[in-house]
Amino acid sequence: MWSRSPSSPGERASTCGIANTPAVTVTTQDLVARWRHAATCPGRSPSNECQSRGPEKRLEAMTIPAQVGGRVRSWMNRPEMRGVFWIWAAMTAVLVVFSLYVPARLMGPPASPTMHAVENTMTVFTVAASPVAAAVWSVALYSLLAWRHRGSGQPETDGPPIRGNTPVTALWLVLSSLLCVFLLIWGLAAMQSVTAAAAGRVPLQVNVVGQQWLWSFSYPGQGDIETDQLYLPIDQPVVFHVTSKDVVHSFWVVQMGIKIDANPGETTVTNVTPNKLGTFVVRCAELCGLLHADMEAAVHVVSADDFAAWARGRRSPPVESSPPK
Ligand SMILES: [Cu+2]
Repeated sequence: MWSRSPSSPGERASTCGIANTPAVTVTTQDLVARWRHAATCPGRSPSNECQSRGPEKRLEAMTIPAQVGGRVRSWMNRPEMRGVFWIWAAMTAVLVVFSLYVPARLMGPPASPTMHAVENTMTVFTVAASPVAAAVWSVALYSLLAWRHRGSGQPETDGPPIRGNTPVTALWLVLSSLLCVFLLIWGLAAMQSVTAAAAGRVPLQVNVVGQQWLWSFSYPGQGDIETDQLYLPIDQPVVFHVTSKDVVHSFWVVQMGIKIDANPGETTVTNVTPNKLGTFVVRCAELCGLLHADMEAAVHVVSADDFAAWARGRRSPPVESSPPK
């Protein structure tokens, strides 16, 4: 709490009367000097370099540089900007390495061109976002470390007011706009490449039904085979028609890069072309009840011949056993 002490002409004083802390007497002239300093030399405390450089240097600090480059350079030459820059550089390096090696690997080896495109896009977007995220976090971290008030009382003075810098603002807007345009073009090209990969080939149609808490599949073009495990031929486009019998589920084949909601009373459609032999997992990606975490099914990607043999076996009528005599 600030309280004014009895004043004499020419030297009014304010006293910082915080309980349990030593009182600090600040004269009106001190406060006026600080306000003037904050208005003309933002970013430096009144007790440091700027005030001690003498009238000529102070006059230089008050002069608005005519050149835009000069304003940016003066902004970058502030002591706090050097600290922020080194934190930003270190954070960016760590985030770029993380972006290149971690997120895509968490998803597993890709099993379709769609997943290739998804992982590449995820990596590019994360790398592009790294310097932006680092810029925000480095300012926050520097502020916490360098400008943290220590002690139990209130700070003696407030920080200088934040003032705009038009060239820096324009630079930031131009760079972030260019980054957004680049990411938009990249995303559109990735979508186009996935769509083009499946064009010109007859797709296999598969109906997918979710219900608490299992998946069932049927193949309308293969004699209406029904199964609780997916069998797919490699390198053939597949179209999934997805619905639900009860609540909302989400059909997600992680390593194939496809995920779409299974809504009761509606049919949603997604497609993929598996290009890797092996067994993968369908997961439910929508919280759907008590056993949601166990709502999984196997996806077997097999050769075309093996798929045809499996389909023939599923279509054959079961051999009736002879009645016991
Ligand atoms: Cu679920």
